[in-house]
Amino acid sequence: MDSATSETRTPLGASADNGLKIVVVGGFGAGKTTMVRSVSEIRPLNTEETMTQAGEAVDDNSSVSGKTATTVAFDFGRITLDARNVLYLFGAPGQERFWFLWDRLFSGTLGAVVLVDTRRIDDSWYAIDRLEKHGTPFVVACNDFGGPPFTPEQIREALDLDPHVPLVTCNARSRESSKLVLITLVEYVQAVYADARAVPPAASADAPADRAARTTRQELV
Ligand SMILES: Nc1nc2c(ncn2[C@@H]2O[C@H](COP(=O)(O)OP(=O)(O)OP(=O)(O)O)[C@@H](O)[C@H]2O)c(=O)[nH]1
Ligand SMILES: [Mg+2]
Repeated sequence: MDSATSETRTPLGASADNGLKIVVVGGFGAGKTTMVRSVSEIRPLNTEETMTQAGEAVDDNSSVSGKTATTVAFDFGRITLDARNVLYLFGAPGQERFWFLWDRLFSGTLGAVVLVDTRRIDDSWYAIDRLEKHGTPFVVACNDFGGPPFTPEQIREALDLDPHVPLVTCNARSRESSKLVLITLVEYVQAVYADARAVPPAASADAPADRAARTTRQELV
């Protein structure tokens, strides 16, 4: 997270009257649509289209065999976390040819979830890079695809994550698990925005990431 962008942030409001816009990003097939579907309390909007042979030349489906549909615009859902936090969730399209939509999706976004499939960690670099450049606070959630049992340190190193960025595990198909990821994000975002002096969170003994991880008890083991 670059401190230059955090200096321009204004504090979050005391109520959720305005709602909080959250994006779910990550590599192709990382489970973004699944997560929005799992947690949404309204019928989610999905813009999935069947993957056809026509796209074989431009889409790399080799690592997600069996996937038959892909998001071509965005997913939308809503979840009320508590009396103060209503989240409007936007799931980004994962395929490279739709990445041009991300900048529009990031507009007005308070925070992001980066979903990671640990079998394809490098697919997440692009999302993290874009969020860092945009100055959007984010958490990283490793979706449970039964990938290799990497340690948190290994994943942080592979993603070159700043130490204060929360790293959790999740099952995007589970509402409760996905909700915990969002709670982690909201707590982290609140801590980042509450830091009026824009001191890098890593400098604090009780960094936002630590507080968030304690609350959700979802630390990687
Ligand atoms: N095993 C396992 N499979 C999952 C999980 N989450 C999603 N899936 C499956 O992974 C596939 C891809 O999920 P999607 O939600 O479509 O992924 P996406 O990131 O939205 O994909 P794109 O929009 O095409 O980038 C689907 O078949 C899901 O059922 C999970 O936590 N565990
Ligand atoms: Mg999708």
